[in-house]
Amino acid sequence: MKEQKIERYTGPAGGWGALRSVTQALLRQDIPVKGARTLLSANQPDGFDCPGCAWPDRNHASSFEFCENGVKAVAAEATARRAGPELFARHTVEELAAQSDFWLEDQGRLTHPMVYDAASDRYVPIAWDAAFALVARHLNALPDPNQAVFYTSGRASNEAAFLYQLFVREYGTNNFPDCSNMCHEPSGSGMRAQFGVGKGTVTLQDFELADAVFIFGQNPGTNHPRMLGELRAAHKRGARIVSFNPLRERGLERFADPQDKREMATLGSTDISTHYYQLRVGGDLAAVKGMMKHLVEREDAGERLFDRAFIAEHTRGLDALMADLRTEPWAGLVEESGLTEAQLRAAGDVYAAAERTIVCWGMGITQHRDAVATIQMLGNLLLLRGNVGRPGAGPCPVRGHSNVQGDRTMGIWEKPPAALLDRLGEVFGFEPPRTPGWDTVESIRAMREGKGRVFFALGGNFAAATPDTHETWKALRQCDLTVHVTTKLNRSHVVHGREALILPCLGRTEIDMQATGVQGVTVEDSMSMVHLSSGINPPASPHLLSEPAIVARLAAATIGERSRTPWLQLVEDYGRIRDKIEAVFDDFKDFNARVAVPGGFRLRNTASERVWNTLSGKADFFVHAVPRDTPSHRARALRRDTVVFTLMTTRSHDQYNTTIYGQDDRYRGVFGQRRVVFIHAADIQALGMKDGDWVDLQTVWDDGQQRRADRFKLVAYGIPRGNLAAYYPETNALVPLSAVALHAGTPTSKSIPVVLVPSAPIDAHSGNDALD
Ligand SMILES: Nc1nc2c(c(=O)[nH]1)N[C@H]1C(S)=C(S)[C@@H](COP(=O)(O)OP(=O)(O)OC[C@H]3O[C@@H](n4cnc5c(=O)[nH]c(N)nc54)[C@H](O)[C@@H]3O)O[C@H]1N2
Ligand SMILES: Nc1nc2c(c(=O)[nH]1)N[C@H]1C(S)=C(S)[C@@H](COP(=O)(O)OP(=O)(O)OC[C@H]3O[C@@H](n4cnc5c(=O)[nH]c(N)nc54)[C@H](O)[C@@H]3O)O[C@H]1N2
Ligand SMILES: [Mo]
Repeated sequence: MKEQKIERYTGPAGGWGALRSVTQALLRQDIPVKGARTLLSANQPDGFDCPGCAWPDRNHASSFEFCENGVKAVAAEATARRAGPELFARHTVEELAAQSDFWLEDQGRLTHPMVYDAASDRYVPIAWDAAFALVARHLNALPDPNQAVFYTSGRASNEAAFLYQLFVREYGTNNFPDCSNMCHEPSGSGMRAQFGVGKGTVTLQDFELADAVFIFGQNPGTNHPRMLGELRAAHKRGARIVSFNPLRERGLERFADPQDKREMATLGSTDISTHYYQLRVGGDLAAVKGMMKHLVEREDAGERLFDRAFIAEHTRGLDALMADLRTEPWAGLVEESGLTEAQLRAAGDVYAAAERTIVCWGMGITQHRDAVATIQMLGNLLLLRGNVGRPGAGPCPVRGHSNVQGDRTMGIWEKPPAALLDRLGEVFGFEPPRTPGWDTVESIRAMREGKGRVFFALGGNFAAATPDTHETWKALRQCDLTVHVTTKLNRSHVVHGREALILPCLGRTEIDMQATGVQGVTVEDSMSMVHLSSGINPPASPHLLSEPAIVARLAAATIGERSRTPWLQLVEDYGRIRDKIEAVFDDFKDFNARVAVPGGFRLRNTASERVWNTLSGKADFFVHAVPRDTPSHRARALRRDTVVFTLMTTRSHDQYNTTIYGQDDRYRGVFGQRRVVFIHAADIQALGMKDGDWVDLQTVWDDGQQRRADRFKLVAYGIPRGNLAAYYPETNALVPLSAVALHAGTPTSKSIPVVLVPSAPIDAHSGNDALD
């Protein structure tokens, strides 16, 4: 066991620490460091798309861009370790379930399709055809197709996702919960209403032109390391980089580019943020309102800060917004944001001084009850100075999974637009279901109530990624059948239905051979660039199937007799799938030809052309009140006897969502452990406790249900008073199912009202690691 310590990190993000960490990651996965061709092929024109994140590549034809966490993601998939039938023969599922998430994935790549055998409580091998027949039998036995749930995680390629949504709709339901429901759903909802497009408008070229980049609730040093390269370049040419984050994240402060020989040799680094605002968790709406109030005051005093020509031609609703801002008292904005009036005004001044501004945001914005309203406030801010639809400016929601945006484009959406259904019906000759389906939280509820009977997942780790862990596990265990298409063993496979299947698939790094030859797939990054991805490694096992092949064979087994779609023919050559995608989506005209060009192509984005597909036909200013009745507000009213904290759950540097690579969070100074809770030193003192003491976390919620996560170590940290931070997924049990973002249904994983209770003493000899 590695030494546990808390030690302030003083270096920049990136640098030698990143190189060292990469070597360790490769060794862990038994991948030779020398000649690691796999890594050099990431994000190359003839290579595969990095499964790490959705940040675009500077130039798909350029040299290797170094990214520590990209390497970890690739190494995790290209690992030499194997979780074959022997592993399952050795362990009952009960034994596997007793292992940590880290241990489960660490067994390596799955090699055979496996079926749960209740008599021995073991997974045993099953032939592919028998597996498909089992799923088909269950699906066809349901009295109503709406009793089946089809989850998607954002790594699925466009081709896999397209076939999947087609199969599920031909089968008869729109029940498509996906990881996006837990992630950037509010960004889509907010921007669709405001700008008519649910995606960001900026490209990497805009980063070269921006005078200011505002970053709200995002930790790029860990989650989008290649973004630091853009921010570093922007900083170097004098752009203002303004961060709003309750934590001082190292990657937002300083960065040493491992590809910069001078910085590496001299241990130098480049500053990233020019301004850093450590606001309160959930304080963003108030903060942005404060900035805008300041702008309105300057405008009212006779300055010309607003882009009046743009506003007149392209927007609606400015007067109402200005009236609202004029009457908004400063005191409330200061109290709710946790920033001073002077800070809010200063941030407003930076915005006013920039000719071109980009606003980026991540999970620190989306995983709150008022996420949609906050995102529309960010939109208001941009609109005031005409910062949408011109070079160097615009909204930039930074997506997570490498193809989460593409999956939605392909129709993985529980509330599909009628036009999409019409087109699918025409092209494939069937009557698509018109009832909206369940999102992630609704699916859990439905399974819990016995309305959802079959759970099928194309990737991901539903049991570990979702909120209210105990409820979710009960929901999954109540299913007749749970099925997981997956690369590695994870929690969702051991929290299973009465019958269960694990279907192992090819990863992105692997060669995908079909009847007509080797196939590539396509993905869409966070900036709407669509390009090809082709694996280069031999498959981890000869028994693996590609995701498109699994979907097609399952479709053939389930609806083959009534469907007019030539399922098996389509997967012989993925170009045929792309032809069908083109037939359904106008934006994919000449898809095969355009994606064959190195670097691919950009999908049309109407908002970036100042064409507004909104109800009003314009870009809309929205008026939103500062939230004063959030779960935290209500919990504080409910529990006046004690201190109620607002907990955000976040990622460490050594994890990819539910995949735990290691026990360190280097930039935050945490080593060898994950059960920590970051807290202000004065709050520790006020609790009468000490740094390093152990506490249990309990949610304050009004449904009478107890939600707790036990034994976390207090770590004094630079975080506003009253706020806490801890890692996900260990803290998911604290997130109530009913705590979701308005108009988006996203679990409010960044604002959970909790109280801290000293942990009961445990036997000194047993240590604390058994819990990890
Ligand atoms: N290495 C690695 N890369 C990843 C992932 C991973 O797990 N590991 N996950 C991928 C996925 S799916 C996603 S969605 C992205 C996630 O990437 P991020 O959006 O960066 O997600 P988090 O790590 O949850 O970090 C959220 C940030 O918001 C801050 N924050 C929390 N609450 C608030 C708030 O109320 N206001 C403000 N202003 N800030 C707040 C936190 O301090 C933290 O810095 O990364 C993707 N890339
Ligand atoms: N409390 C809290 N909860 C959160 C969040 C938070 O910040 N706080 N973040 C939320 C966010 S932003 C997201 S996106 C979700 C993530 O939710 P998911 O997308 O469901 O979870 P992941 O951990 O990304 O899924 C990892 C698993 O995917 C499988 N996998 C990897 N590669 C492939 C592949 O190529 N094909 C297939 N079929 N399977 C593959 C592996 O088995 C691996 O175990 O979690 C959400 N949950
Ligand atoms: Mo995400």
